[in-house]
Amino acid sequence: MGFPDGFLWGTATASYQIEGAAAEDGRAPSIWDTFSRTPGKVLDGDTGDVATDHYHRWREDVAAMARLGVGAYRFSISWSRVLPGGVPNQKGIDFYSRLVDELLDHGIAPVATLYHWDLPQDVEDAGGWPARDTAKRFADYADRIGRALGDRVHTWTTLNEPWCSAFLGYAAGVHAPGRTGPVDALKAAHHLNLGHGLANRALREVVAPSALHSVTLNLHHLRGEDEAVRRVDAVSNRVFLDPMLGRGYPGDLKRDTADLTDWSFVRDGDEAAIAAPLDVLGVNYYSPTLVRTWDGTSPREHADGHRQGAATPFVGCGDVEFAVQPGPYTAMGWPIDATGMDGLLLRLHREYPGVPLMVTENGAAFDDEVAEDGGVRDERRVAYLRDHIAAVGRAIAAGADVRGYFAWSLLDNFEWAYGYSKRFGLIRVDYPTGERTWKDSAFWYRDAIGANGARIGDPDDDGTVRGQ
Ligand code: PNW
Repeated sequence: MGFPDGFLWGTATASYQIEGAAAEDGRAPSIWDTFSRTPGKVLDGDTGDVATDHYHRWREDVAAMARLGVGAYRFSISWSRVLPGGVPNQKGIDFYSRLVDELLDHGIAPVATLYHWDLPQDVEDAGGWPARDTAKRFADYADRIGRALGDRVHTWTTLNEPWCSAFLGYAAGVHAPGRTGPVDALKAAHHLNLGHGLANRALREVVAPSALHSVTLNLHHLRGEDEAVRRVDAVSNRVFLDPMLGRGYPGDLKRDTADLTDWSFVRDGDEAAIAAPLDVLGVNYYSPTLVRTWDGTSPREHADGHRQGAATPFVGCGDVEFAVQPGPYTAMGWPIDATGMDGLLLRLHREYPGVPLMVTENGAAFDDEVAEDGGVRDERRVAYLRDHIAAVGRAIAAGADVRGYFAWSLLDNFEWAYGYSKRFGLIRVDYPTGERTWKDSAFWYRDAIGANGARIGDPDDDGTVRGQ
């Protein structure tokens, strides 16, 4: 089974998770600085103050990607680095400009995400995503950074996983800014959608016409009882997919949440603005989700992976139970099931035809250990990547138009509420020295890319790492 010519193999990261240098060169605090410095919010009190020190080690990290042979690198831009306090900061812009040049010098296409959850704290203080004005500020930021990098960035992504921003940040409170208001979360979702549409339009006016425009969603691949699936699908998938792809907000979502809001925060013209044309839809997939209707009496299962707090991120799904799925599990406790990958890609292919897809994140955390010879024998990560890439291959063979695959992540990094305790990297990072070590999965991925994915999924492919 082969992958199409020109299929884009890459790795992904995000600014707050890797950069560090939180107070350097004029960067202002973001909601994640505030949240991580608030006791009890992040495991072990970890913060992104230093992270992997990528802000100083970026050249070495690009060199590693060149050795991996990736065709593209998906990174995110820190809004509070380039526009602290709303004022352009040349030093912050220069950091990304140098990074982009270095990538291009190594033949690596820059895939830039404008927003991977690090909202400037002053924008949160002015109301954050529940406030309509945040969408407009986001479009202004897109215009600024588009002018600075627009001649060189290959693919622009407005938002990463707006579901997490809206519902983990404003409903469950387990992500920054840590608020727990279900109506605020719905407003946040709408203003993220609107911000996406306005930013997409702003970028198109200032960047190279050849650039591609995208957004990345973490879609839930749902299984289980029809009614439970429908409800969760509405408030986690279709709340973004439908308006972004020109269908407006789903009627069933409005009905499910009618006791909370009349949706009057959606104004005339908003849905048209959100439907700005997309060249590619980014899909992040890690695990499937199994749901059923809760009988209201027996102890409720909480297998949705983010119930550290009491509040649910699934607004309007009060009678849904998130069922425990069979293992094996990653270190996140997420079940490993690659059939959700092709299932999800094929669902999108069928129900939203005509939109090219790109897997912008996929990967796994495991409790890696350094072997005596200094290597990292992470064979479970190799198997995870192999099986999920094989699933992407199956989806393509069945007709889905998938343009690329990005492994999450290039490096071990700051895993949000879990701090540094969860390691997703192909490359190990030692804390606090920042020293990098290639895991076996990095060598394996290098070979897979070198062969354009040939043989992955063949019955005789055991994922053997061919050596350093
Ligand atoms: C994604 N959930 O996060 C993000 O885009 C990455 O920054 C992150 O490191 C990666 O996946 C691994 O977690 C998610 O609770 C975080 O459903 C949490 C959830 C989903 C995605």
